[in-house]
Amino acid sequence: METKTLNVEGMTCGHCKAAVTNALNELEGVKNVVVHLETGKVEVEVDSSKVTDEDMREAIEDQGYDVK
Ligand code: 9UX
Repeated sequence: METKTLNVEGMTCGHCKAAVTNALNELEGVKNVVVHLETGKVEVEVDSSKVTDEDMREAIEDQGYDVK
């Protein structure tokens, strides 16, 4: 497992936080999602053999947020 930090734009409230957290948790290979609303940073622990940065970007963008 490896820790990554994603920069996500547009999350402003608790529901945003929940939407992004749930979307990432549904991906195979993603564990321990922590969303920091103040900074837009999302820390994830991933198994890189199962999930790519692009998979995570798509999951977040599907929820209506942009990944920088
Ligand atoms: Mo909260 Mo987030 O009302 O897109 S759900 S701002």
